[in-house]
Amino acid sequence: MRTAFFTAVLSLAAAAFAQNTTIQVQVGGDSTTSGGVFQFIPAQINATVGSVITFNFSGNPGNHTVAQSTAADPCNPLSGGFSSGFISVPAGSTGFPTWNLTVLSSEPIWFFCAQRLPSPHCYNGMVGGINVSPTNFANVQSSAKALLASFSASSTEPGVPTGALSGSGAAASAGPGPLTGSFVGESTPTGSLSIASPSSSGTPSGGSSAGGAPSPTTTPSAASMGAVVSFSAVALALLSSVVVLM
Ligand SMILES: *[C@@H]1O[C@H](CO)[C@@H](O)[C@H](O)[C@H]1NC(C)=O
Ligand SMILES: *[C@@H]1O[C@H](CO)[C@@H](O)[C@H](O)[C@H]1NC(C)=O
Ligand SMILES: *[C@@H]1O[C@H](CO)[C@@H](O)[C@H](O)[C@H]1NC(C)=O
Ligand SMILES: *[C@@H]1O[C@H](CO)[C@@H](O)[C@H](O)[C@H]1NC(C)=O
Ligand SMILES: *[C@@H]1O[C@H](CO)[C@@H](O)[C@H](O)[C@H]1NC(C)=O
Ligand SMILES: [Cu+2]
Repeated sequence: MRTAFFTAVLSLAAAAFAQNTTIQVQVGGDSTTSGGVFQFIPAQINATVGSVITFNFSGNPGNHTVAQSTAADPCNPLSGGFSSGFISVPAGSTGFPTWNLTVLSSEPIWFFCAQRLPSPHCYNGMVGGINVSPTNFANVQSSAKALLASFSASSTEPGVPTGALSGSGAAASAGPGPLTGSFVGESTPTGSLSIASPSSSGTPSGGSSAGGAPSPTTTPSAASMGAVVSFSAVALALLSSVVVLM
């Protein structure tokens, strides 16, 4: 009787917890990471509607994106999909930028890294899937990797994603941050988005508008001006790390 009661309480607690979880995903590895630099860790995530995925740009050094794609075209941005933009993290950084994406649908959601340097990350396997089957993930990742053989520097793919808070089945209320000091963003989404409380039915209740990101008028902040000033130093540091990566 008692045991049954506690079991019931425990499973209720577990169900309540499962409704709103925060899941950490590391964006990019470093030289000591098993599996290398070009990966999301974990790359496969099961997340209930309402869960928040905290993408942590802790790959160090790194310059990666989290951009929505599709299973059929895993290394190109989905039109109307979400994208963090390129987040550059110089070697030796601490306190990494993050990006919080809320899951609004239980449908499979695919994402990739659009960085082409020193070799297209996606073609090296840097793809991720939310609520995807392990078999589909393996197939999609190997189809992405198969593209490496035919890549040339003049290729227009992987395409450059436009920064967007809103995607298909997932959305972020703000862009990645902090983008201060030595952290530099490129093609990052701006402004803010109010995300309607997702229903637990799995129906997207927001973030699926084809238009994507809102387009607020913003003036460069002191922080982003500072980022521009420190850009050459960062570029130099990055250049030396790119040489190491190659
Ligand atoms: C996600 O759920 C599916 C279906 O239950 C399961 O096959 C898969 O292993 C799960 N993936 C992860 C990363 O837990
Ligand atoms: C991101 O990852 C780093 C390194 O693992 C960790 O120190 C940091 O706390 C993480 N950030 C967040 C917001 O969890
Ligand atoms: C990060 O990568 C993007 C795309 O390759 C590039 O445009 C941007 O300049 C890079 N950022 C830095 C700080 O090098
Ligand atoms: C993401 O959420 C974590 C809390 O889980 C918070 O510490 C972090 O500042 C958030 N990141 C951004 C860019 O809002
Ligand atoms: C769970 O997430 C939903 C949707 O984001 C939110 O409305 C609700 O307040 C959250 N509940 C808790 C206990 O955090
Ligand atoms: Cu990458």
